[in-house]
Formats: sequence, structure tokens, C-alpha cells
Amino acid sequence: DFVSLAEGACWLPGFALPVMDTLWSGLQQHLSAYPPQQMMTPMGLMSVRTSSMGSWGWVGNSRGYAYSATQPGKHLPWPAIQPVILKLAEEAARRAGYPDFVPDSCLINVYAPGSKMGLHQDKDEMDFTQPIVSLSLGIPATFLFGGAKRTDKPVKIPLQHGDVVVWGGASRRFYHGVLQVKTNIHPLVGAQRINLTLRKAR
Ligand code: MD5
Ligand code: FE
Repeated sequence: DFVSLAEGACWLPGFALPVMDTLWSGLQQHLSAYPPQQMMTPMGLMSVRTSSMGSWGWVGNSRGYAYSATQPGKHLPWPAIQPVILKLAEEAARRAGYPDFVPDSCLINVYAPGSKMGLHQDKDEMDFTQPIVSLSLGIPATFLFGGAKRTDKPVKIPLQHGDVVVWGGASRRFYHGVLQVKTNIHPLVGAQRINLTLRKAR
């Protein structure tokens, strides 16, 4: 069951719920071993904290951002994308019409209450014909789904625990962001929103 948001954008409400116990226990272990960090960007320090899995992790600094094979400030790779996450992303992409999607990067965005993400486009990846699969956990957030131009008025999408969105086609390059997350407590995940974005970075 899915909701088409625009050409190429497919919202699968609750799609991750059947595997949530396995997913959450693996993610908690990952976040203990690879604590999320606030990245610097040319725009300033992000309010969101990030960690990664897979061959490529997204890193930022005051000069720009890029995908890196090693953890920030270390000479060590990230661990592999956990099988339950990889299977979920591939299955969601298949439902949305991308049967060949094999992600090599899983960015983990951790939003404490008060965190937000300003309107931006994702353009650090090499192949924009590959979709991005996004999975939300924890407290709800209002996602801003804009258009091809920064000035296109965004549509507000209330993303909930377990929701998956596949961003493909034209929507792959649309402006988007997340409104400041409101204080709340989720029974499983606690006082935070966690978003996983699965991409083919290289
Ligand atoms: C989030 N993360 O909720 C979002 C989910 C990021 C980021 O934006 O860059 O880490 S990914 C949402 C996304 C990706 C590509 C296109 C569109 C949305 N879109 O067309 O709206 O933490
Ligand atoms: Fe983005």
C-alpha cells in the first residue's frame, strides 16, 4: 500500500513496522559503537547528529561535504549496512519500480527535539537515476517536500515511526527539509527522531 506524492515519490506508511524489533535492536547497537556526531558544513554546524553504515559515509566540514570511505577523523571504514535494513530498502525500492536498487550508503540522521534540516537538494551522489530510500523511526516530524526550484512552496508531510519514502524520478532532485522536531517521546525509540537514508553514492 503506497501513496504517490509526486512523479517518482512513493510514501509507504508503516512499511518498516513488521521488522521493527530486529531493526531497532541492530540500530541501537550501531549507535552505541558509532556515536552520531554533529557535522560542520559551509552553512555552519548542523543540529542533526549523523552516523553511517556501508561503503560510503556522508561527511561534512566547513569547506564542503562529500562521501568518504572512512569515519570522520579516523582511518577506519564504516560497518556494512545491516541485512534487515538492506533488505527493507531494496524491497521498498522494488515496490516503487526500482528492482535493481542496491544501496552502498546508509546515512543515519538523529534529530533530538529542536533539531531541523533546512531546505536543500541531495546532489553529492554520482547517479541521479538511482532513487533514495528514507526510513523514519521514533517521534514524528513534519517533512517539507518542495519542488525543482528553491522557491516552490513545500508540501508538509507528517512522517511517522515505520514510514518509508522512496524518492525517485523527478523528485530525486527536489528541494526538501525537516521542520524543527517538537518535543515528544516515542515508546520504543524515546525522545528522538531517527531517519535512515539509503543511497547508491558511487
Ligand atoms: C531526513 N534526510 O528526514 C531526510 C530524508 C538528507 C535528508 O534530507 O539529506 O539526509 S531523505 C529525503 C529526500 C531525499 C531526496 C529527495 C527528497 C527527499 N525529495 O525529493 O523530497 O532526515
Ligand atoms: Fe536531503
